Amino acid sequence: FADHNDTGVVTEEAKPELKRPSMYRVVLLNDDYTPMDFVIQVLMGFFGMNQEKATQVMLAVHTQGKGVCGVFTRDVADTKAALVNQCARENQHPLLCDVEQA
Ligand code: NFA
Repeated sequence: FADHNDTGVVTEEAKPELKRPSMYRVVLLNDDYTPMDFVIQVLMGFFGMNQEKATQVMLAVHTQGKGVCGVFTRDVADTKAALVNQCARENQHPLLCDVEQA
């Protein structure tokens, strides 16, 4: 940017970074085997939900096939989905977590 303050001196400034980051939905997919209580614990533990909210989201996934756990920047969404999938695998549940652009 050149000479905004009329000093006659043209100074170089860093361009301000104004773009908002793209946002991504972390979604949980229904399956026939993962216990409802495990899903509730996942939603409370990885997404900061209280028991009532976690139960609502779990039931939405159960009845509608999938549901949104939260909306995050790319790195946070990818990390949360990977942590949920790892936790499900470690506990031998088929629960799947996915990321989609919001
Ligand atoms: N459908 C699973 C059951 O009946 C519960 C579940 C809910 C699984 C949400 C995955 C996600 N035990």
